[in-house]
Amino acid sequence: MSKKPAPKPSRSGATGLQNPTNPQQRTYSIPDWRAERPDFRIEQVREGEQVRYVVHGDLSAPAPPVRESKYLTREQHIELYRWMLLNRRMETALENLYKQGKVVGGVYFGLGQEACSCASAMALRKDEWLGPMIRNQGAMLVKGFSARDIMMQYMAKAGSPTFGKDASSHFGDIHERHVVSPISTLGDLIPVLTGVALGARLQGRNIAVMTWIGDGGQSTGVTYEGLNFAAVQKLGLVLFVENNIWAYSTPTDQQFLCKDLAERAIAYGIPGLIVDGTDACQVFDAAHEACERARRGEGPTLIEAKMMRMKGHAIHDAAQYVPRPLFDYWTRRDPIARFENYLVNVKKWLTADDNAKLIADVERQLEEDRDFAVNSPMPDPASTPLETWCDGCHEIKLTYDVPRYPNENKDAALKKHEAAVHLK
Ligand SMILES: Cc1ncc(C[n+]2csc(CCOP(=O)(O)OP(=O)(O)O)c2C)c(N)n1
Ligand SMILES: [Mg+2]
Repeated sequence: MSKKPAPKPSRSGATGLQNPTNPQQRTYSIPDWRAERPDFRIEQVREGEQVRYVVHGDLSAPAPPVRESKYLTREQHIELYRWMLLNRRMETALENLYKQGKVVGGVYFGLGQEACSCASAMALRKDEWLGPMIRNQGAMLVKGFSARDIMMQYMAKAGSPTFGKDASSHFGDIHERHVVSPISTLGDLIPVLTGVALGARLQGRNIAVMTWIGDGGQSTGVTYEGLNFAAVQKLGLVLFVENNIWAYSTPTDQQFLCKDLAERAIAYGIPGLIVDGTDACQVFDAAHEACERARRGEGPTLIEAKMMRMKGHAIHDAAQYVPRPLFDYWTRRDPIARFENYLVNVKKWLTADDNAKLIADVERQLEEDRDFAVNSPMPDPASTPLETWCDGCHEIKLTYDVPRYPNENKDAALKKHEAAVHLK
C-alpha cells in the first residue's frame, strides 16, 4: 500500500482542511474559548415614527466560572485585578468630575470592558507598542500612564500629557511607554500599528503590536487594508475586535451578518479566536499566545472579545435604546465581580481582608491623583503655539537598531537614516 503524501504546508495562517469525503469542500475552524454561548437577537421594531429595540432569547443563565489561565502567575492575577479596579474607579471619578463641570470635553467609559482592556495590554512587553481606542483607558494605565495623567488630560490641565491642548483621549508617548496616540477615525490605528511592526522588523526585530477596534469600527475599509497588509507581510499585529453589541445606537444585528466577527480572520488567512471579554484569564491567554506568535514572526491574530458596553456611547448618551434585560444579563457577568470572586472564593489567593486593603489602597491612590489633578493649573495662553507643530525640533530616536536591508553595511545605513530624518 502506498504511503499517503504528507500534506503541503498551508500558505495561510488559517486552518483550512479539505473535507475527506468531498474534496470540493474545505472547512475552517474558529476556536471559541467561552464557557457559554449566549444566544439572543436584537430586533428593531418600528412604532409610527419611533424605533425601539427588542431582545429575543433566553437571558436567564447565571455567569459561568472564570477559565483557568495557562500563563498568569498568582501575583500577575492580583496585579491584573488591581489594574481593572483602578480602571473602573478612575472612570467613576471622571464621571463625577464631569458632573462638577471640571471636565472640558466628553468622557468615554469602558464599564464592563475592563478585563479586555487591561488583560490584553498586560501581555505586551515593556518595549512593545499599543494604540488605544476610547474604551482602553485600562490599557493606558497598564502601559504606564497614571490616573493623574488621564484625569489631568480630561480637564485639559497644563501638566497633562498634551499640555492642555486636547481635552480627551488623544495622547500617547512614543519615547518611553510606546503608546501611539488614538486616532478617532475608526480603523486608522490598524495600518499605523502595522507600520510600527514593519518599522521594528526593518530594525531587525519581530515585535508584538496591539490595537482594538469595535464591532462598528471593524466595518471600515481601512480595517481590511491594514489587517490584510499585516497578514501578507506576517507583521505581529494583535487585533482585538471588541464586540460590545453596540456601535453608538446600532446593535450588532444591524452591523454585520456573519455569526461571529472572528470568522473574518479566515478571509485574511490568519488565525481568529473568540474569547469571553468579561473573563480576564481568557483575554490574557489569548493575547499572550497572539503576542508570542507575533514575536516568532508568524504574523497577525484576530481575537474577538464578546462583552457589552455597559453605559452609553459617551457621558451624554443615557443608552435608553438598550433593552433592560441585556443590562441585567451582562451585569451578572461583570468582569471585576467575576474576577474578585475567582481570586477570593475559588482560588483563595486573596483573603477578604487582603481584598478590602487592596480596594482601599486603589481608592486612596485615586483620591490623591484626583486632588492633584483638580488643583493643578490650566495652561498659560502664551503656551498655545508651543508643542503644537514640529518643525524638526523633535529628535527621532531609533528604538531597536538602524533600519537596513539584510546585507547592508550598518554605517552606511545609519548615514542614510540620519539624512532622511534630518538629524543634526
Ligand atoms: C470612520 C469613522 N466613522 C464614524 C465615526 C464616528 N464614531 C465614533 S465612535 C462610533 C461608534 C463606534 O462603535 P464601535 O466601533 O462598536 O465601538 P464602541 O464605541 O462600541 O467601543 C462612531 C460611529 C468615526 N469616529 N470614524
Ligand atoms: Mg461596539
